[in-house]
Amino acid sequence: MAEQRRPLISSIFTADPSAHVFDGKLYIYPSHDLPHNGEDNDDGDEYLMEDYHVLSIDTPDSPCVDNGEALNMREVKWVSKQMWAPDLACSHGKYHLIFPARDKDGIFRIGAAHSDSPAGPFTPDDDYIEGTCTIDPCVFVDGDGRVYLYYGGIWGGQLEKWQTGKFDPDGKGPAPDAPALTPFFAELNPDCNALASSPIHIRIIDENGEDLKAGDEARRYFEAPWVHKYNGVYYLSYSTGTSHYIVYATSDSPVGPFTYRGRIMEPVIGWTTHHSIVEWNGKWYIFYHDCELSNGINHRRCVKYTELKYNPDGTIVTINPYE
Ligand code: FUB
Repeated sequence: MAEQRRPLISSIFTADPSAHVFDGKLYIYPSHDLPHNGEDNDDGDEYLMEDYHVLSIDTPDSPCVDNGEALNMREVKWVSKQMWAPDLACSHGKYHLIFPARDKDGIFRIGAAHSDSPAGPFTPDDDYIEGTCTIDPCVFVDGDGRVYLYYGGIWGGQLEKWQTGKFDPDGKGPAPDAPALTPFFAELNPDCNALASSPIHIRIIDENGEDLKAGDEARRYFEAPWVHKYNGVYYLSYSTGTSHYIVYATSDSPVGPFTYRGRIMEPVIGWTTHHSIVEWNGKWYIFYHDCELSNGINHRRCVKYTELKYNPDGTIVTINPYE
């Protein structure tokens, strides 16, 4: 495994790592950033990904391996562009890559592709998962085998354009003193190719039980949800976007409400921050990205990892990624 807080691989640009352990081996499902010279904008048009590679690490002492292309945009009938941050679920003995991309109308949707191997290659479904929209799927398989999907991102991820239940290209975010937008939650069927429940918004509340407000940019949800369980408690972590933190909230239920608990990671080099949290061989790790490999170019990112530690009360020790 590469040194902690150093790029896991440098042969391609990678971002948005979703890490999972299967049969004792660690697999990472990142976005694959293309090294073009386009300008950045608030819609994320610079993030022009076209395929997915699966990374894997056999043991904590092994190098990180790029298993090659596992799915390409040209194989996915419903996609027009921008295959962004994916996740993977193992359910019913198969491996399901769940990924967002723009459909032929330019609207972000979430699709599925399936394989017998965690390293792929993955065979995509003909269409996106009906009823889905926006970006950044996190698929959490609970101890009882139920599969939960958390997703959504504002600005480029179009979450604010769905507030009426239909896509409104002119949809704007809530006023600063109104409740912030939060991720969608739905159950997936065990084959991970259809929703098993209608999407709802989960609540993220403060210590007084009040919804976090849209103007509370240091704490409110922006994108990149990740759910893991520690000592029976559900932890929802996410990016605050404009303030560039990874923060977390906890709940006794997978559907919340989640109570804000604190900051996991201080800002990294680059605009976006996106992570996953996984237990491997008795230690907890956070996988994340920054733009060190490209000297700060926002859409040329590199995946890194470091150990994540809990305090005895279950709170997470805040990480400064450059200390
Ligand atoms: O990689 C494209 C987008 O950038 C992701 O979907 C966001 O989470 C941000 O990392």
